[in-house]
Amino acid sequence: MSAQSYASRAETHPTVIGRHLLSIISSKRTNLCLSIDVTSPTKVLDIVGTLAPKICLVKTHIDILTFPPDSPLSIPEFTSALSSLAKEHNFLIFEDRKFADIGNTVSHQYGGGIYRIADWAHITNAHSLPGEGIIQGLQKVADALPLSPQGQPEDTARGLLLLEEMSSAGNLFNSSGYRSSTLEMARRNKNFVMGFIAMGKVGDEKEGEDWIVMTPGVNIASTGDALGQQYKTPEYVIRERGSDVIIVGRGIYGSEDMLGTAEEYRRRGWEAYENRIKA
Ligand code: 5IU
Repeated sequence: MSAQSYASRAETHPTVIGRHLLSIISSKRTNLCLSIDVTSPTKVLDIVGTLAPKICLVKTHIDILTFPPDSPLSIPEFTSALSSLAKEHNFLIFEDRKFADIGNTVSHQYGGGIYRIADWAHITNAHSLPGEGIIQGLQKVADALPLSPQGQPEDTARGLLLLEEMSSAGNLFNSSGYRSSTLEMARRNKNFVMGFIAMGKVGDEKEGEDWIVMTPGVNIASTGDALGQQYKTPEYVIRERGSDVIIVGRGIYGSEDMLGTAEEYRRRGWEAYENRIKA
């Protein structure tokens, strides 16, 4: 369980993007990632614009958005508007793409296609199932991103999260061999793998390891949905299990008072962190 503060980890995390995220978390006093699974691009921008002060990160699924021929926004216009919001309000963008193919294929899926994910998503994630080539394929694309002349190094710094666990019922991440091999893969790629999607802390802090762990499946008003999602509370994942970031979707954008509810998740996530580092 990390007793270290986000602020001190922001000085020492091995990745540029990890240091940047930890410094945003620390200065905005929020470990809340908004997961936005709505299908209208303009609605996404509206909701993100409203909730921006409460969050450190927005998690997208770019491929669920609909861009009909008469859409007011094209895909690049949408991603550029989202990037402007991120800069203005100091949060990062995490595309929850869960890459799962061979290195050569994922390099095209990440850098090209219609979404050009690497251009605008600071963080993405991948399954370790196909083996280490998946990390190398993604990193090759991240390393080749051009630095913009006025840009800061963190503007084009990119990071990867490996899936160590999932929140859904009956998932097949229950093999300790699979999980420890995923950790080993991350250890061999520390300059690009910044952390994990997991239900709690991963790795060995005594050995000086610092992985950023993000946990989906967080909700304070429900224990699950009809399709296998399983929810935990912010206190459980941050304080009891030692995760760093709570990922919340329907718990926030499905509520009547989105801003008030986002503030409640922010406060509870933050207090759970404060209680953990005090303990
Ligand atoms: N998500 C999970 N569980 C996981 C992983 C990703 O729920 O193990 I990896 C995604 C799916 C959805 C969001 O985009 O996180 C959770 O949304 P709700 O808070 O609305 O359940």
